[in-house]
Amino acid sequence: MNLNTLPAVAVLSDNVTIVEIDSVKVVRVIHDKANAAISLFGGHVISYQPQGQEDLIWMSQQAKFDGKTALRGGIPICWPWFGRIAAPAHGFARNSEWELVEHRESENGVIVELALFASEETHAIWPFMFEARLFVEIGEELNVSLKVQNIDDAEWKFSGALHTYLNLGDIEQAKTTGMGPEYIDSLAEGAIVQGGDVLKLTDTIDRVYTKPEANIQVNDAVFGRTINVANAGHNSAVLWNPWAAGAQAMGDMQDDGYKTFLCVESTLHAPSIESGKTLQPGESYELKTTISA
Ligand code: TA6
Repeated sequence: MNLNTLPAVAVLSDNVTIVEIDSVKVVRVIHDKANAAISLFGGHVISYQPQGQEDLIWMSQQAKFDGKTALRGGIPICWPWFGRIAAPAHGFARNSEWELVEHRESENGVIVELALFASEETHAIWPFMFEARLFVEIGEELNVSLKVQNIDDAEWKFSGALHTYLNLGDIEQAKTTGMGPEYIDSLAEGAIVQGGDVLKLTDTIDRVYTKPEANIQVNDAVFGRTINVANAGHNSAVLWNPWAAGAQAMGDMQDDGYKTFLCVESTLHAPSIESGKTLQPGESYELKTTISA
């Protein structure tokens, strides 16, 4: 999908317009440094393309922009939990309609701020008051920061992830470094496994790396670039690719879709809701990822 040719339904500034993809409103940024797009449904970055480069973010050609289904690809916001420890999987933030708070020029490019507030719908799933804000800075790097605040009278616990789908030329020709020495293998009933320095992918993978380095690098031989991922506020980095059988089983991913992405996630992992991070009333927490090539 070429986002640049979609007609604007609202013009917010020289750089920022609102466009529509089916029933979803998208904030489109066109800037000298990079173009980007952020869906209000899910608070979901769906494109970040530095000028002269391939997109750094992968989106499924079969993603459903129906305003109900979580978008396949991009940077899903998994919150207030990560994984299938409660329903819906990966929390409700990626299935919720976020508000556009502001957009402004920064030294580095453009900042777009979205927010999600507690509502009747969120209360029915998770009975707490909260404010979640997503700051997306589009420049020579992509900075994504999810800031959550407890505005309830009671403490609450959470986990989460910025579940980035990196866009690759060919996953089998990619090399990943910086994941650290140890991971929990979600495909082997949570076995703790020692990993190597360089990871080459040849099959389905679903791992929680518990001691990642400050910089994770994915070298892409086909696009001739190295993607850098620097996370903050995380306790682990998840690597995921469903491979051929997994892609075929998904209704919103083309069968060969798995060949051109790798999820490298900034994750605050917890095996259960009860073991999540505690936020006291008034406290806030930030989970970040910075992506560049
Ligand atoms: O982050 C990895 C993971 O939790 C996998 O277990 C895998 O199922 C993936 O996320 C995608 O989840 P989704 O709910 O978007 O299909």
